[in-house]
Amino acid sequence: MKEQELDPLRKEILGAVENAESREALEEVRISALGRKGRLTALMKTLGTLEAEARRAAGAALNRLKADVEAAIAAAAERLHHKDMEARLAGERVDVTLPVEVGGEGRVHPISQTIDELSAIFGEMGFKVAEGPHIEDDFYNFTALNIPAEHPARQEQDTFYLMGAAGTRPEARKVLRTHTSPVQIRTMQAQKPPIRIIVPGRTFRSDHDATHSPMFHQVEGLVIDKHIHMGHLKGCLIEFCRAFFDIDDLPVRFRPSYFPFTEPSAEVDIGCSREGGGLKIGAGADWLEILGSGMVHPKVLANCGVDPAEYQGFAFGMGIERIAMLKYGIPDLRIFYESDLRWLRHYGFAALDQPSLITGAR
Ligand code: 2NL
Repeated sequence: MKEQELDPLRKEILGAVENAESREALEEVRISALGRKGRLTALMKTLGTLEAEARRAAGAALNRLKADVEAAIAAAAERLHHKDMEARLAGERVDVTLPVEVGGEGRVHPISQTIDELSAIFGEMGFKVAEGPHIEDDFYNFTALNIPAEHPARQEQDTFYLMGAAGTRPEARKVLRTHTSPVQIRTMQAQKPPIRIIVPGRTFRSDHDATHSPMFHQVEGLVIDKHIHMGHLKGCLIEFCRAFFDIDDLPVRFRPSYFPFTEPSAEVDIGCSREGGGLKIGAGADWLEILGSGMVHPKVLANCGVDPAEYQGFAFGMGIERIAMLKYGIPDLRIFYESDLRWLRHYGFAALDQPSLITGAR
């Protein structure tokens, strides 16, 4: 069997591969050529009847053809996959500019709802909402915040680092921000005090289990002005906790703590009761930690070009999933990002139901 004798078969099979208009049709072509009863397979089986020399030449020719057919099928599969994808994308196109259908099926995700609610509460206190990039420099995410080089948060296990070009210095690699603080750093650099902002948004840590997601949401707040002191911090956060949970006499407790970026630092607990197994927020014998806070460290102010002799301020941070779960009785963190419609219909909020200052939509 000479190479040329295979030419008509080669033409025929490659032509059929080229003409296959669906993945099913391509699979049929593959089976008819390379399947157990395929035409190439049948020719392969005849090799045994040939003389050694002829067998070697024919075997090599058949193997070349087989490899070419396989490569053509792989390329065609890729082409058809793209075609399917294009068709799907065209079919599933949604017009995000269409007006919301009042009373329709759509729901506001609890994370969006919670961000709307806390923005309304802090907005009433004079805070503006600030946003910034998810991909950050080491300086904005760590160095400016007085987080030392040996801090565990800087380690590979805890933080997502982006690949740099070969030979990129570790401190020159970009990171997915591990908190929203970089936005406060950028704000302090860009504008003169007084500053009163909250920064809700996505944050990222290399952590995944029942209670941790590699992507989660935080809100941080920052107030910088002349003569800001711990009393402002306490008043602001007590007010927030009571407004957010809609309990006027909610007990709020401040516990000494430590963060590299604040001094002094305090963790904030709210009263709760765990009687009878369930958790009930409000007066009770127990405490539940819900946020961290402190007076902005003078080094952090100086790192941002703010003179600590002239200005002071406080900052705080909390997890949005956590306070949403507490307020709305959502038991499991893992379902938050699964886009499960049954979950959304249960825990989601009606569109256009504006969050009020006190409780948000109900
Ligand atoms: C927590 C604690 C906190 C901050 C965040 C902050 C930001 C700047 C300067 C100083 Cl730019 N501090 N943020 C301060 C104290 C606590 O978060 O437990 N978050 C979930």
